[in-house]
Amino acid sequence: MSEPLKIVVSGPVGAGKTTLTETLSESRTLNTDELASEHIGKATTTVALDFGALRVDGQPVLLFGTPGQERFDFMWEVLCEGAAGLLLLVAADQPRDFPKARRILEFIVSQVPLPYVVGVTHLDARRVWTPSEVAAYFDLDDHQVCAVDPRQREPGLRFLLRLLERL
Ligand SMILES: Nc1nc2c(ncn2[C@@H]2O[C@H](COP(=O)(O)OP(=O)(O)OP(=O)(O)O)[C@@H](O)[C@H]2O)c(=O)[nH]1
Ligand SMILES: [Mg+2]
Repeated sequence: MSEPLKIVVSGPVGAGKTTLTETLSESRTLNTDELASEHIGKATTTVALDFGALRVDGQPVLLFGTPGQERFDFMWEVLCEGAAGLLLLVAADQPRDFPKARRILEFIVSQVPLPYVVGVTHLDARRVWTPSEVAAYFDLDDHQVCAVDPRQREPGLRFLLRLLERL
């Protein structure tokens, strides 16, 4: 049997990391959401990690979601150990968080040069940056950035496959 692939899911608060992990996982997920102690625009936030598992064409894939709040950034390094790739999520309606997303990306790929793709969530919001605009912001090719609704399995899976194709 093939070794499980460890994939890290990261990005700023509210980008949809916990949601994506739950949508994709075929087994019960581990979720460490707690009531947020600061105003972050939602009631709960991940304080340690999300964990989920699925198979893609028979290949076991383990998903490790990071917390978005920067005070938990010590978890990034822990969670990236042994990872094969990174899914970075950014909310299309939160451009103020793009610099944070960039810091996360730069920190992680400077530790280990992981292959990554960027998923643009919350595209159903009223005022959004398009995936192309997000690609330009991160100085990436359009094919490394894709639209994803982490609440839906098909788009979520397509996004994961984009990354698996790069490994
Ligand atoms: N409308 C809409 N809601 C979304 C989308 N993606 C995620 N959400 C919602 O956004 C909320 C926050 O998502 P989470 O998955 O908790 O975000 P997170 O990235 O894990 O956040 P932290 O753990 O706090 O860093 C949830 O209520 C999701 O259902 C999207 O594309 N559109
Ligand atoms: Mg979370």
